[in-house]
Amino acid sequence: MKRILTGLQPSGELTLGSLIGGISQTVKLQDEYDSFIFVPDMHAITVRQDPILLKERIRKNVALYLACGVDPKKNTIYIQSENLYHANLSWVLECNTYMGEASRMTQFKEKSKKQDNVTVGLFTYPILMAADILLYDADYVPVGIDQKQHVELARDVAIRFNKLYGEVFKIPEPLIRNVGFKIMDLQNPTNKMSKSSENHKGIIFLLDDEKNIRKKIMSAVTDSEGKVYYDVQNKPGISNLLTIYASLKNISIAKAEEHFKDYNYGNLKKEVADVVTEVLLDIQEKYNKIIDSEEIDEILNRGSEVTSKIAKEKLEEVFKKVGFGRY
Ligand code: ATP
Ligand code: LTN
Repeated sequence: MKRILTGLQPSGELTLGSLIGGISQTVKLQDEYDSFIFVPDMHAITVRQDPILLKERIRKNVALYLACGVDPKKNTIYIQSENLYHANLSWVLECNTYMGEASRMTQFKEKSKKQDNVTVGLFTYPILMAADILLYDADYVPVGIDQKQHVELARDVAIRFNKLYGEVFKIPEPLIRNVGFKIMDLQNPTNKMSKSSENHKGIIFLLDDEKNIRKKIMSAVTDSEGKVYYDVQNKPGISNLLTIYASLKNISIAKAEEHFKDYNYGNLKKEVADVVTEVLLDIQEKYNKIIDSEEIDEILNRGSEVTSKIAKEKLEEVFKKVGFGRY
């Protein structure tokens, strides 16, 4: 059985973008693949985090995975920091990644522009991500388009390592949705909807209440033409609303366009808000039932046990190949 693996940083509250671009693909594929989903908490501290909030969000992430439909019987669910092998492999991979290729990462360039004190961790972030993936021989990595470049870096590093030391790593491939690979900010539809953006008006958080969800969608930025059709260049706001609708309904953009062709913007927004509300309220109901349950710890204990075994074996193989200690 082929393996998929993905993670969503607990660097903020998960958003509609995290659901559509990240979690939903795992849910869709969990029957056909050996599926791994984890909380990359070590990635989160590449940007300063409040320790109490971080701890809360790690648990929230896991509860949200489950509430979004990640089935703990079909998935291995775990926390990155509970497995000490990730950072160890990351070091070896850092020594096999060139400054030039790491410097090309657009997420680093963008995030470092927005911060004053840029850490080395923010720069090496994609290499830790490569370790997350390569430790488990993942075949596919379901992500939004913003993470494609990072998965490609993981591939390049794995190919290089295999050439130098012999076949150790499986070469992973990014798995990106045709529709919904990049959900845009509702107030600023040329930017990605991102949980760490400062202005929350354009972001739908998975735990927003109904009033807020509706308000945010009804005040989404559009254009003055008044016609509903998909044109990312000239109508980014309307195209984003069509994308959200099509992604949640699992239909093509063309079908969504056809459905809304005689709508005005107000009616379009109302129907998109109805669908988003329906999906999110259902997730929230499930979330509220799970968040304080012991089930979360049981699932995480199991995840930690399973992944530690796999990761230990892979890391020892790597250490042997590079000539470390007495491995
Ligand atoms: P940050 O702002 O802290 O960088 P983020 O919101 O951009 O976070 P995550 O939530 O960590 O990113 O991303 C988890 C997964 O969800 C990744 O696969 C990412 O590509 C995907 N994802 C996040 N936001 C979007 C979006 N707006 N559209 C599509 N996919 C997204
Ligand atoms: N960088 C990813 C989170 C992440 C990830 C991973 C995703 C860390 N390690 C391994 C897939 C596979 C992000 O979404 N910001």
